[in-house]
Amino acid sequence: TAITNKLAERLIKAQGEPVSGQQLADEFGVSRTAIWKHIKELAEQGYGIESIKKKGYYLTSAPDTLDATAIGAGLHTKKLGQTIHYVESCPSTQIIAHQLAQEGTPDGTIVLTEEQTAGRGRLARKWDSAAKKGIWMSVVLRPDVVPQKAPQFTLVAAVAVVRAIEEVTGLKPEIKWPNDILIKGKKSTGILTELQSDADGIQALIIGIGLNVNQSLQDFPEELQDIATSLSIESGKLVNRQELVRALLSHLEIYTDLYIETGFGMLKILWESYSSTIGKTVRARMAKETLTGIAEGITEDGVLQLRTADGKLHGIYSADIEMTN
Ligand code: BTX
Repeated sequence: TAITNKLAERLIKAQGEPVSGQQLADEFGVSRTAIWKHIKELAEQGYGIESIKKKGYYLTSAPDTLDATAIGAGLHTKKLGQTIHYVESCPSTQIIAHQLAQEGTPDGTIVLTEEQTAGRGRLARKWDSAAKKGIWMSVVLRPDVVPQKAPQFTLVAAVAVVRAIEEVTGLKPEIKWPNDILIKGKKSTGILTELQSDADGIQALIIGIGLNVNQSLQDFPEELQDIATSLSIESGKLVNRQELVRALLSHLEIYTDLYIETGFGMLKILWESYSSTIGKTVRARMAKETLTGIAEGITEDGVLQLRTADGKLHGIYSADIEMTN
């Protein structure tokens, strides 16, 4: 019920400090017996709740879910995640986000789920999204920018993801142009940016982020086991998904605002500093041709600059990149 959720939020915000039954009863305008019943309900939902005589109830653990109550408590963003749409399972959070965007959901709305049954990548590829093991999230942004500035949001999001992973786990991820976050050469995250636009410009940007968090190798389908990894595999411990979502939202807000307000300059420097591609010889597979050359950098528009052996500089807008050894 609504009160049970509010009570959970109240106890999470108390950060382990006991709050007395009387105080909670006063705050929520119900009896102490009612509070006790809600406490019992939270315990059934998986919250660890203890009580000390005369001091009150305190939280020892919260269930590992990404629902709005769990994420909202302790979230310090202005916009991002102020509206959270959570479902336990869905085909794809992108589909839900597109619908919400069409219905006029506010800037900064996020869609979170525990499991996707038809998670999607670029070019109709599949994104494996095991139940409760990752962050499968779509963010709806309504920036006042021209459509040509949309592709850079993928690069901006990549910087935010890397910063959040660093902050929460201490791992050192790298970005492979344009949208893969690799750890020790294996893919930990994919980012997919989609656009809703009309004659008036961008109506909404839907940024999908799929972040592998607590999978073990066997949780991935066999064909991914050589190329995919999770934060838990790389760090050797389970990672708190709630904390990671909050860190992700904070960084996304900071970097998307920076991009919208000041342009790509600062972000280009940050992006290049995390990139595993720049300065290396790479093979770029495109729809019509494959080019091999040195990746010299990205332009202000996020276009990859590839210099081939004949000395020519090519602007790559969309390709799959392989490192050559
Ligand atoms: P992508 O096209 O760059 O990557 C897809 C490819 O990555 C697949 O063909 C496969 O080889 C590999 N792959 C699939 N699943 C995983 C995985 N879990 N870990 C590592 N590698 C994998 C990247 O597309 C963009 C992915 C965005 C996913 C998010 S999740 C929330 C939102 N909803 C949704 O349906 N998509 C986005």
